[in-house]
Amino acid sequence: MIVKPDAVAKSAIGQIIARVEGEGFVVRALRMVELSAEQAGAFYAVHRERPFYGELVEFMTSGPAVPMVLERADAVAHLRDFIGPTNSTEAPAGTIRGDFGTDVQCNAVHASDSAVNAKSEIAFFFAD
Ligand code: FUP
Repeated sequence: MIVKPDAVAKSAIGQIIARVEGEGFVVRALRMVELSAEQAGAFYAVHRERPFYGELVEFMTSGPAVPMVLERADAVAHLRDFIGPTNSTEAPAGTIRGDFGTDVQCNAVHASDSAVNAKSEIAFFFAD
């Protein structure tokens, strides 16, 4: 999971981590990063052709972000469900994006969408 710059700016890092820990996730690694445009672009390379790509990179470089490694049974599916849909305006109250996000771009957190992507995203931010 990554706590994105909008949630870091709201001083919500601790509240978000407390919620995921409350769901049984164990924090295995954690750091604060300030992504360059090159790094943010590479992280979201799958969206390179999408119209929102430039703004997404700009947002992800607008301030510090906090990537972390979370462990739990059924972690990917459970966390995706717990954070809510991509667009925060459609995310129910009680989900991370519903409670801390603003819109489709400023949506508080990123969560890996598959075990394969989780592995490469972990390698993007953390040493073995
Ligand atoms: P998610 O997996 O829920 O993070 O969503 P996506 O992989 O579809 O999108 C990745 C990021 O692109 C979102 F977190 C926010 C951004 N995005 C936009 O800014 N505008 C859009 O219309 C769709 C996504």
